[in-house]
Amino acid sequence: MANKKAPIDFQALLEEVNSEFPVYQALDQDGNVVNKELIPDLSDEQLVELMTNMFWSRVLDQRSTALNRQGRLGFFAPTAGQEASQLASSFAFEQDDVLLPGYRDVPQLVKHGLPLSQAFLWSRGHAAGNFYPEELKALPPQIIIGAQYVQAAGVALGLKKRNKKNVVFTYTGDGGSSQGDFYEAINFAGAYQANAVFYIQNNGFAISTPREKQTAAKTLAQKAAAAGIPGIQVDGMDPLAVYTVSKMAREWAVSGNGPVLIETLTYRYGPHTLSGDDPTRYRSQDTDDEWQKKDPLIRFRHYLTEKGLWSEEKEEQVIEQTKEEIKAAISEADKVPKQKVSDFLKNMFEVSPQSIKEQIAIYEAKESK
Ligand SMILES: Cc1ncc(C[n+]2csc(CCOP(=O)(O)OP(=O)(O)O)c2C)c(N)n1
Repeated sequence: MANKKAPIDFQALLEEVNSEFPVYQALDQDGNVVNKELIPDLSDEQLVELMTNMFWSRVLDQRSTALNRQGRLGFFAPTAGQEASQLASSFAFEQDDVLLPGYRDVPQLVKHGLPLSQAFLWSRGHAAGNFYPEELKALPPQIIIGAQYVQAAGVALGLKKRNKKNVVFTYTGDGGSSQGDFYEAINFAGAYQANAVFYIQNNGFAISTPREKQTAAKTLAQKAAAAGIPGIQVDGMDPLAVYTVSKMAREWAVSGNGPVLIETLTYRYGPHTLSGDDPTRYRSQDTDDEWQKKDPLIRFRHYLTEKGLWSEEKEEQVIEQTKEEIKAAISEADKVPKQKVSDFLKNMFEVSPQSIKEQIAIYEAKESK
């Protein structure tokens, strides 16, 4: 029998789907400029502010870990390693842009206007941590993986319908990008050209599940193609590239072009959360060491020091000020009376169903004794 050529070449189709996606980078891991076009037009003050924000976050991560171990904080998802991904991205947004964070995105939330003491109350599971100041355009961090994406698509459509020159920016992880909510949200936002910038912070692991086990897709950014929206991969350890890509994505979305999906390639140095995860069981020391070499603070420190904008003294000052701020915020949180079980129950629904009403009555009787 003659060899008949297959009419469709699936191998070629697969290669096309997984074709190379560039990774945008402005600074290499030593802080040298590798792409001048991605160096943003930020003033010296803004560059220092961005670095200060990232250092602030690193110190917050260290202090929160210590406070958690002392039993003074509740839930905590470490952020060290992700400072550029988190704070150089949020730096590109305006006060009236709406932030829909995940549980690891407390640093962006505080920089967007949430008092740190309230972030600490949220960590303790206290309802007072969820009552936001009127002017703060944000929702509390989402624990349900990917759910904030669907809400972001809705809020973004609301902004569009009201002709607002603002956007929603929201974050999920590499694990989150496997959720149904993720696909529904980018599809919906794309269909309605809603004002949204979606981030996937690809830190390599969803708890212990490696990125390779999430999907056969070569990149997470390419998932944007199915929604008909731009998808971009950026070096998530490079603050200047993350900022530039974010600023451009914001401009694109606010100009009525629809949403953008940004994948930041990053790494979390610590455990998934402080609730018993042991990363040595699923990551090697070599991998950790490789990523530490890409550290966003070291790279940006080098860049700013060369420009005469950063010094050891300045760094010390930022660290000390942050420690003071954290100390004041935790004392502030300590002053708020402990949450009663009845209050917790009352906060579950706007109108409590009968079963909850009964439980509230039981606890109120106990608490009044
Ligand atoms: C819908 C849902 N499924 C499962 C969980 C349990 N869970 C909590 S965090 C997590 C991993 C998420 O990983 P990723 O999205 O990569 O974000 P990262 O924690 O790495 O920032 C899982 C499965 C959850 N919170 N919500």
